[in-house]
Amino acid sequence: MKKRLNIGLVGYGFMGRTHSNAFLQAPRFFDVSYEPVLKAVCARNADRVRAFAANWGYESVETDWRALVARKDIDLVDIASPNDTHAEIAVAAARAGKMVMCEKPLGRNASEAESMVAAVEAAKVPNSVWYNYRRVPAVTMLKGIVDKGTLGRIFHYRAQFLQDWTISKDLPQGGEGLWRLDVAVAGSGVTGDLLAHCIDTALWLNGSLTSVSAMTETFIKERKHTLTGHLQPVGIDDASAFLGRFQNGSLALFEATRYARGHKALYTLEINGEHASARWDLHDLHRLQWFDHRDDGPLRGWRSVHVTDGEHPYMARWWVPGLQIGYEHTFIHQFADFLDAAAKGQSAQPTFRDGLATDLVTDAVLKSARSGQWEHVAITQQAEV
Ligand code: SOE
Repeated sequence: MKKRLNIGLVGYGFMGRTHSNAFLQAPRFFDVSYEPVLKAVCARNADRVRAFAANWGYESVETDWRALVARKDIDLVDIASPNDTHAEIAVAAARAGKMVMCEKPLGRNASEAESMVAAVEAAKVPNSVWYNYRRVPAVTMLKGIVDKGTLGRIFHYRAQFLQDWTISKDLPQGGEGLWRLDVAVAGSGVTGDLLAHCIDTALWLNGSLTSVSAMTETFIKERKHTLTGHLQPVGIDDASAFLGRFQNGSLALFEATRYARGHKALYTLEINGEHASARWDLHDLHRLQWFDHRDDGPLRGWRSVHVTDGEHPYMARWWVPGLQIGYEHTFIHQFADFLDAAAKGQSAQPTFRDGLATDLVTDAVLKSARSGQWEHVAITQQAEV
């Protein structure tokens, strides 16, 4: 019989649902090393947390995260609450000896993230940050190809994450569902929310970024605050873009915005090497576009690889070749990997230290946007997993 792993989830929003689904599905499709148990869910609204618990099958509820962290019957604390709560909960959970998983971004800034890394590393508890797009099979496959050196010397890496949901000036800021627009809660706007995904994947695929030159814009300067009812200045960045340099000599071009009318969640990335290029698009997530200059003859051109075969990462666990999976599976894959790593006393990538590396880049991006200068990115040590 497998050892039980009792999970305590904090937060029941969009991410509370993606994580809960992963907890339930991972052991059904992957031969994981633990039996996950949905032990408790915690949120401030007692009625709604009870309804969430009933829907997903949590055994109990808490309305104060401190009570959850103090419970002896919780092994893993999973943080899916707004960004301003991440550091305090993670540090307390690690000190209580719990394994910790945390939604992205790790901290509202690198200094919060540093305190979280220090806590999990001092307590030696398995940890991971939910940068889920690493575990889209096409992206995971690209990592293997890049690591083999198939592309040759890398010249360019570019990424975009485009949305359009905050264009209306009548949208308020703050409160449930809209805390991403409140700088005190979110830490930043699209830089920490969307650009952070692009940066995490890039650091994983193409190594460290060393310097950035950025610009940000806040198109709507004042919005009513849901909690106070008053018109208040908007402190987040609505759009963020940067040029950068990677340690391997390649050039970076990144953009994120919530003002690209028509785009709902268009995350695209492209990497250009001496021999080959690859391109991936979240709206067509099961495909990897590939061009190899070494292909011979007049049929040389872009290939569109349908990443759904048994030999592709994670896919042997799903349906039959040719049938697709989607967004929610990336969380299932991450949780399955986490359970296997945790059973060996290890962390699953991206670890908290990897999450800190992304926060160091987003801090440099915001600093550069303020200063109008190129800024160096502080380097964190490689994660120990
Ligand atoms: C914002 O709209 C958001 O939900 C992000 O917070 C997620 O991280 C991203 O994956 C989708 O968009």
